[in-house]
Amino acid sequence: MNIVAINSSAFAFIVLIIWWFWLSRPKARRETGIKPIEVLVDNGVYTPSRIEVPVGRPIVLRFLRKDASPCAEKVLFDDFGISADLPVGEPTDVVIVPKQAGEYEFTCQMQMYRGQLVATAAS
Ligand SMILES: [Cu+2]
Repeated sequence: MNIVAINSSAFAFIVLIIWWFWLSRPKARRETGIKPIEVLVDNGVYTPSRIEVPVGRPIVLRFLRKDASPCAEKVLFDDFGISADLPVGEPTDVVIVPKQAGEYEFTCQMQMYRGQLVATAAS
């Protein structure tokens, strides 16, 4: 087995997914007028796992789950009372309005995936 070949075809597949789901849907972006922040859900980590945003404005986090394990199937924002199902391979938008500066955790339902949303006053 050629590991390099596997990696590059996996990479090509990722690029295809990104193109198909994120770049080929300009309509969805126009609907909210907010540029989504894309978060990859794979291998037990959110990428990026630390997301800095301004306070007081709606933000859109666009989760793309690649990890098929049940561990990754939900994302929870406890501080905001938000939980969203993340179908594999289907970008899922979560809209949040951080009203106060602070660090807000988001996790999977078992808290193995972990990320922080860091809201700071816009300068
Ligand atoms: Cu989990």
